[in-house]
Formats: sequence, structure tokens, C-alpha cells
Amino acid sequence: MIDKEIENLINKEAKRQVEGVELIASENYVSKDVLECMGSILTNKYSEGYPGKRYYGGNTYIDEIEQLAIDRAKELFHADHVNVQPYSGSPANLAVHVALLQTGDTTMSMSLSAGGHLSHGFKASVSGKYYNNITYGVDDNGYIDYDEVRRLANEYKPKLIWAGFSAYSRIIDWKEFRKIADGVGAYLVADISHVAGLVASGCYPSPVGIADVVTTTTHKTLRGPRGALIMCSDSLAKEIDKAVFPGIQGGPHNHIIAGIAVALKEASTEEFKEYSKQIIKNAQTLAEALQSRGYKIISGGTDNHMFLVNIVDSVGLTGEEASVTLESVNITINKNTIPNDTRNTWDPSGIRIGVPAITTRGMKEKEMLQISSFVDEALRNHKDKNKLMNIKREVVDFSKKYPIPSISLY
Ligand code: DSN
Repeated sequence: MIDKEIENLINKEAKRQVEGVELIASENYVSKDVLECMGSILTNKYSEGYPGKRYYGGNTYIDEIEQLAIDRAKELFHADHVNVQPYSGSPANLAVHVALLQTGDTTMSMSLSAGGHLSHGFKASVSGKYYNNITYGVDDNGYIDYDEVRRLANEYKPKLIWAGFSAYSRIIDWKEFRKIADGVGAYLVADISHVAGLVASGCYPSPVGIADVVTTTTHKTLRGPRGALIMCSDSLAKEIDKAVFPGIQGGPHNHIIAGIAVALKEASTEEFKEYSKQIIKNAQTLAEALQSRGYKIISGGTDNHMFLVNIVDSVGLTGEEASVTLESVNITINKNTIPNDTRNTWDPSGIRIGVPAITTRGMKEKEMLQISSFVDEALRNHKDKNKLMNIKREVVDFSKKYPIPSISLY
């Protein structure tokens, strides 16, 4: 690169990725092909509109690329209609609000502390400012309480119910949500951003065909570029498409859409199925290993790629303290609120741990045991600088043995 300042920083970030253990549940590493699409000349083109109906000329090949992405998404998720243009998950979710609601309408979603997402009506987000959101939580065991969801729906009569999460480790009963939504005449929207890869490979139940609309990001377990999809029945297609463009977005990011098409093809392979199965095995192994060391896992375990730990009750550190300590030994997790958290969002009582990224590096059950030991040793010795330095050295040596697709440093 000519710009050495940026090149240098990219190289440092590559080294950080290679020499660390990535346990942020929403992160992953893309393939070389996906990366090539993102760095391609497709970024040069404007193409407001949809395949076959663009405002500007010169879109012959862009049309083919977008249509391929749409067709692959439809096939992989068994969806009637797919919009592949949302820039990411939050705009996709905003587009759903714009398509189906009037401002001021009531919506219902999982509370942030129980594992919901900002874009599902959180007060600081547009979805909470322009719409009137009611939240449901989880029971004392950390599971969604469907009777409580039904009671709240009957009381507040939302026009739209969100089912989906960014920090919930259990299976969602999509059909139960459907019944609750039908009981009050609400739209049911499922956000599968976290588990899309597991859904695509049949390792987690699919809400497609049950929910009216399904949204997902494409860069988490699906292992594509940072983008999103909105899936719906043909009857809602026109409203959804209009809400994405021209409703809230301009020209689509064609380089990303090409990367999504590639990721969708990769996700339809047998190898990806094995990858998804391994993700769940790894998450369960890591959760059990930490549990056996005395860590308090919310809901007692996981059915997917992640879990939450009540870190205050486990080792007497806050989420922020645990996050800083682990980062000092090259392990990245994120601090996270836990259900009914008595602390605040910036220094909550929990941490969230996920395994999609380390599974992409080829790590299996044996490595999960090693990682549980690194995590435990670091947190229990958080005041001992020498001990932390030694653990960091071990983490670097360990991490370097597991290649990241598209990064070669050594
Ligand atoms: N920030 C993502 C996550 O970590 O779950 C969701 O948007």
C-alpha cells in the first residue's frame, strides 16, 4: 500500500488477530474468496434499485451478482423473498419497522439485559424513540417464559413482536411465538443474526415460514462480510424492498453483496455443516469446563454458539474488569449484562463468550479445555502482573498454531 500509516495499522491488527483467542460471540473470520469480493472493484459502482430495475446504467453484471446472492439465500434458507441490500443488521431491522409499522405503534421484544438487541426497540435507538417498545425477559433459570410473553402481548397488544437475541444461549420456540403473535394479530419478526449459520446448516431451528419476516446479519456464524438479509413471504416483499430502498438506504454495497453470495455458497456445503456442529460442541465443552471450575453460566449451559457468565458471582470481578484482564492476556470477550442485572451496561455483572471464530481456526474440544484454563488462570490471578505476562506468552504460542483464513504472518 502507498498509505503506510494505514498499512501498518492493518498489519498490527492482523497480528493481534493471529496471536489472540477471539471469544466475542458475534465475530468470525471470512474466507479468502469473501475477502476478495470485499476488496474488489465492485465498490466502484452505483446501482440504486433492484436487479432489472436500476436508476443508473451500467448494471448488467451487478444485476447478475445481486440476483445470484438472492437466489442462493432463497435456496439456503428456503425463503420466498430475500432482500440482500441492508448495510447491516440495525438498518435491516429499521427497514422492517418502516415497512410494517407507523411511528408510535407498539412493539415488543426481549429486554437488553435478558439478551435482546438495541435495534429491537431499545430506548436510545431509533427503534425505541419512534416506536413504543414493551420488553419481556427470561425466568429465574434464564429461559424465555412464554406465558409471560403471552401475558404481556395480551396486555399491550403490540403490532409487531421481535423474537431473537444477541445474548441468549437457548433454542427459541418460534412456533410458540407465532401462536402468541397470532393471538393479538401482531407481525412476528425473527432476528437470527447470531445463529444464521447454525440455521442454514440445520443445527438450530429455522423460523423461516413461521415468522412473517426474518432478519439476519451475514458476518457472524454465517461467516460472510458485514451485511444483512431480510427474508419474507411474497406478500410482504414489496413493502420490505421499498423500506430498504428508497426508504432508508441509497446505493447498495455491491462488493459486500458479492461477498454475501460467496458466503451463502460456502454455507451450503457439507464442510460448513460439520463446522456448525463443531461450534455447538465447542460452546458446550467450554461452558462445562468453566462450570466445573466454579463459573456460573446463565441458564446452566448452551444450545448454540455462546453463553453468558455471571462473572461477579464466579470470581468477584465485574464484566469490565474481566474484559480488561482477559484482553491483557490476548483473549477477547465482551462484558455483558445478565438477566436482572443490578449493575450498569458499562460495567455489568457478566461476560459473553462465543466460539464461532476459534472454531473457524480448527479448534476442537481439546482446545476448549486449554482455553478454559487460560481464562480461569488469568481471572484468578488478575492482580499478578508476572503471572498475566506468562499466560499471555502461552496464549500467543497457542494461538499461532491455528491458522486464520486469509492471514499469513509467519
Ligand atoms: N454487536 C453485535 C453483537 O455483538 O451481538 C450485535 O449487533
